[in-house]
Amino acid sequence: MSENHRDRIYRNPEQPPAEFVFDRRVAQVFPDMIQRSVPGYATVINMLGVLAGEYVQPDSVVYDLGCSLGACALALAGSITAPKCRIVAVDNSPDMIEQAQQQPQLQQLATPIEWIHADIREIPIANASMVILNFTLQFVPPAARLELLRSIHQGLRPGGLLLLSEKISFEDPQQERLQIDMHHAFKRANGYNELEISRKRSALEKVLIPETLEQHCTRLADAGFSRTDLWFQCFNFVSLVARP
Ligand code: GEK
Repeated sequence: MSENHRDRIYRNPEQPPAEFVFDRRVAQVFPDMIQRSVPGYATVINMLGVLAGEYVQPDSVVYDLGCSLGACALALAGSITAPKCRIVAVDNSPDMIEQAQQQPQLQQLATPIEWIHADIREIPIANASMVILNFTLQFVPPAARLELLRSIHQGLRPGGLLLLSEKISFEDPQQERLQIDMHHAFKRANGYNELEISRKRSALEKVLIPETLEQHCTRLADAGFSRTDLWFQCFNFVSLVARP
């Protein structure tokens, strides 16, 4: 990894914005940042192919909502075997969408990716067999989350799947403390220092709003999903699959 792509945003003396934003500086170091900050991220991405093999239907659309540089879209494009599918990858950060489209891996994909710069709340979901919200819903204002999930539910075909990965909180303070401590230890082990960890935490405070697993499951049911299963957890990071 070149030094230009190493996440030093909260180590540099030059001050980043007080509130975390997905700007050019973040887009440039994003793969390094997310790998070193989100426990289990690589596992979730690697397992997408298995889910795609089971759930992506011929002649359907797969949505990667809050795609960043399109790690999910790219993993899916390499593993979808169903014919006549397309992938729609959406992000409201112009820097993310711009850099996503410059990646060399985009040549010769079996399933094409359409990149859209937009708010995921404005995107109509239709004819979907798989929808991915990989660590994105946590950045959507809580009051807007139910409506977004309803629109995903109504756009999913029978037999389709929503994959929802999130950082979660815990009602029990001891459990919450334990999981936060484990997450911070994970970040330290990945080379972040105490100052970087605490500065990033403050910057994310009003931007990334985690909820409990129960809140997520209840809201998914309210949005119309018939069942939700937890398939992955590492500390306070989980991934769920919800069926329409
Ligand atoms: C991955 N899924 O690599 N509309 C569109 N995009 C949004 C919105 C919104 N309302 N809110 C946030 N975003 C990716 C990782 S990162 C997670 C997702 C993280 C976008 C935001 O611009 C950013 O690119 C992404 O959601 C969240 O699997 O950084 O922890």
